[in-house]
Amino acid sequence: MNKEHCSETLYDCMALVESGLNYKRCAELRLPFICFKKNVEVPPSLGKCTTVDPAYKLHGILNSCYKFHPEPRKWSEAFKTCSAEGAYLAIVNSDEEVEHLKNLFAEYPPKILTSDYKDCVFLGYRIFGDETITNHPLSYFYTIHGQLLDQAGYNRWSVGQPNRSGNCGGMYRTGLLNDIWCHVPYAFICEKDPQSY
Ligand SMILES: [Ca+2]
Repeated sequence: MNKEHCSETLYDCMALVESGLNYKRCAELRLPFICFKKNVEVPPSLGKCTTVDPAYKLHGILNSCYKFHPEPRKWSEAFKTCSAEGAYLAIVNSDEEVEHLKNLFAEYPPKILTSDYKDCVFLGYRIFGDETITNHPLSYFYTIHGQLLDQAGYNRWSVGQPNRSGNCGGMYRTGLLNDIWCHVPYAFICEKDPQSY
């Protein structure tokens, strides 16, 4: 709007006409009008677990998210699957947490699991060294975050376990631990920090 028109109170509206923009008297205008709203792409909601995967559910007291994978995988593939989801193979740090994992497991009774062994799942612990060297520090079970099970907060084995039947960490439906073969596919549970993504 140029100065001449600004000072001319008779022409107090602007309209788009055939010749372009023009100044009109508002009081005389009865024109159609066009609205504009910018199309902003709304990002998908990441939810309480900061992930697009709705299978991750937050446990408010434990302040962690969990996802049960019923399709069986060997331990290394289960480890990678959780990592690809921004999570990790679940680590038990308390009795409360193992109770929650037991409850998750109970939602998948044996009849709906396809693994050969339906009463055990992989968790995020294993022997990282040579299991035959019994006094070697790495011949003990460590979580994938580098803690011994005692340090992590849960070290309750099933009767007779660990019996060195495998290097990888498992949990029975009872919540008790069992060492199992890494190459045998089992269902598994991923855990995710709600704030990480
Ligand atoms: Ca065992």
